[in-house]
Amino acid sequence: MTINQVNELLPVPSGPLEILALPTGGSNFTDAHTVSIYFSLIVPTYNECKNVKTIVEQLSKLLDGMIPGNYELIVVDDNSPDRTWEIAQSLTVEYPQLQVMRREDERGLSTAVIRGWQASRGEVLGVIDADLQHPPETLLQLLAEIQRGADLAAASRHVAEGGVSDWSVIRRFLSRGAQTVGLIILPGVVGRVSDPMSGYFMLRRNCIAGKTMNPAGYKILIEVLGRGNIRWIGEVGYVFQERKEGESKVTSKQYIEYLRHLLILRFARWPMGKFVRFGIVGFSGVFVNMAVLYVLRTYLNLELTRSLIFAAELAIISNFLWNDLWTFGDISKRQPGISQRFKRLLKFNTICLMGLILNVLLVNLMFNVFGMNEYLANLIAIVAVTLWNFWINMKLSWRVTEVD
Ligand SMILES: Nc1nc2c(ncn2[C@@H]2O[C@H](COP(=O)(O)OP(=O)(O)OP(=O)(O)O)[C@@H](O)[C@H]2O)c(=O)[nH]1
Ligand SMILES: [Mg+2]
Repeated sequence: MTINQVNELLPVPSGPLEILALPTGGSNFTDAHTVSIYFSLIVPTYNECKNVKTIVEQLSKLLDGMIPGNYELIVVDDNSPDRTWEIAQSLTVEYPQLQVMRREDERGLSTAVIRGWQASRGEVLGVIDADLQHPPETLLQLLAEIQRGADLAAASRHVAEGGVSDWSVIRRFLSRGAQTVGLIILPGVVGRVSDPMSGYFMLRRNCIAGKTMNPAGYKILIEVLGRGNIRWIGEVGYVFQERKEGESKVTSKQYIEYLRHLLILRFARWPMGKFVRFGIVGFSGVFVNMAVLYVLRTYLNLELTRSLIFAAELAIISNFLWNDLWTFGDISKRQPGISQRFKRLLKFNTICLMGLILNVLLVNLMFNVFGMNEYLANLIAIVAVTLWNFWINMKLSWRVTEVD
């Protein structure tokens, strides 16, 4: 019988949180770590000395039955005071597919998972909690989803057969509240899965290879959905189990971090170049408006209200033309023809008029109800309405209609 040696600790990757693609072609692999395998599962731990043995045992048994020799388990421990990393390392004698990373200079759940993925060599990357709250059996269904063709498979408490076992009303409320806030700030990310707070999922490595991650806080799934290139998502229901050993690391600070994370992602997804151009065009519209008003009043002696309406309308048309040719030129090129352009103009016009009404309402609210200075109120309203105009116009007037 051969006796295995203890595996060396995995070196902690440093530098940007970027997951590299696996090398292609297999001829010159000399280092064992560059030979790819099918599945790498990260088990992040902090003070889980009472759970780590059981979780490693259960996961190994399960995966040995399904993909023997074709997976690795990576425990990423943040130098736990209870020495979880040491216990995990001693387990590598019995479980040679287990590797352990001990981080001393960095902390935090999300970065632990990414550092683990960086050091891994799996084509499919996964994460599971160490505290046995995530039932290991669900892994089989998740892997089946990937094998069916999904890019990402997430375990969910909010689909059929999913749930939470012993959560208090307050915790349920906070969890749903956080999800709702996420849906408002980042609908295109948070709305893609039924349980965006899930910390139990797997995905194809090539969906995030080459992307630099920048997660704040706990919610690694949101980071992956926000930055990755993910089309097909599979969901599998599971019941979040009670924690039997060890302590929760969830604190109220994490709610703030979660909000910060949503805003960082929102900003990263905001098309800054287009927004700046839209702002410049908007600014040019002020001059068009003023010039037309001057001409109508001074040379044509038109009555004030009519002049204002004409001036505003011409400024809107001028803004539309610049935006159509410049700001959203890449999109309009794909929707050629005069009738298409006219449709875009109608939508733009309607949205701008709604923006004008919004502006008046906002200023009235801030000035009359909250007693704010009227110029400051107008300034805030202009900023808010510009954001509104940009976003809604991009989504409706210059929407890319063809499906790729
Ligand atoms: N490496 C590392 N792991 C962490 C850190 N914080 C939490 N973990 C691990 O991440 C997993 C989830 O953390 P928990 O504190 O159980 O969070 P939770 O399951 O959302 O909340 P509870 O229901 O209260 O347990 C567990 O395996 C923890 O040991 C951290 O800062 N670094
Ligand atoms: Mg837990």
